[in-house]
Amino acid sequence: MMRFPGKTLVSAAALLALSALPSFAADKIVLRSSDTHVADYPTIKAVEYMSQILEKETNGRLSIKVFPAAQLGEEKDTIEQTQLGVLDMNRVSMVALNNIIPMSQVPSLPFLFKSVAQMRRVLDGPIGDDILASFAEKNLIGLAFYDSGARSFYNVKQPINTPEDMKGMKIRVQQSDLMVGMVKALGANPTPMPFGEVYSALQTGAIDGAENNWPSYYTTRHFEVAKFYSETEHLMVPEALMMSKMTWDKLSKDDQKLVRDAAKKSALKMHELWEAEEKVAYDAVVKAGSKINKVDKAPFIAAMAPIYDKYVTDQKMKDMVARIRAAE
Ligand code: GTR
Repeated sequence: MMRFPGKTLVSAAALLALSALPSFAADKIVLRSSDTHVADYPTIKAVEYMSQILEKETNGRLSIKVFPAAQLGEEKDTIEQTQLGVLDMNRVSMVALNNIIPMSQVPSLPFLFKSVAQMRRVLDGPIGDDILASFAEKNLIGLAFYDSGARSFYNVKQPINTPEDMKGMKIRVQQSDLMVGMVKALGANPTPMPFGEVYSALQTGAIDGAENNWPSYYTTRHFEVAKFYSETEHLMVPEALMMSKMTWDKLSKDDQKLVRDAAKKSALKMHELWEAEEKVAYDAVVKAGSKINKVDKAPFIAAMAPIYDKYVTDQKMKDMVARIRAAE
């Protein structure tokens, strides 16, 4: 399944109907969760897997219903809905939280993790738990990290080999000041924009390129319009699975524990799903004629280094960067 290219509109009526739904009937709890991706994307399968665990352990009393394809809105809006308790759960990119939760900027820094394997080790352990705990200050409960591989730049014009090749290019970024700063540091022009608008923006020439991992490049069909994919792998930024604190506070202590444990198990499942999907996506875009090039990362790392001084501002964030860098 592909994501429908174009703007996703959420009607006020749909939202009203949704908020009127009693997710907490006396004997049954159905947690409503949002995702921007298409129905068979790994993030959605992972949350559905989490639901199966919960259903099994509670004889169907506790489950999750996932609303895919940005049906409930783009990430920025659904995060607000989750903070307000209109939505119970949400799966978003960590970057979507950057302007709300300062600590979320740390795992969103370019070239921070040494490899995807190191990122998994770090985030599946106590460092990851500390980052998730920082969500609570904003009415959100961080449950788990999901895979998102590595993000690279792709564009409609030419292969990118050095930052100079990006001069003057209009590059879509997620709605985060850190991402705006990152693309500026490379000499290109950042355009923050919701995910669902990128396809048509590439098509009409409103932007020249964007950046994402293989599965997102593929399922959004961006590969049809932006053929040049340059493996900068500048970001290894995880996905975040979270719950509204308002929903969390309504759960019993036992149910909270079940939810946390099931979320952690679903993160392990996600690792498998992700690897399979990366391969499917890579093979499909190669077959469709994408022009892929390897990149010497050194000049990109050098150009983005000042981002650390600009965005890692408080001591807590500095300590977190140091912990991640020191971790094996
Ligand atoms: C994807 C991520 C989405 C969304 C998207 C984007 O990799 O899974 O949650 O953040 O990137 O670029 O907007």
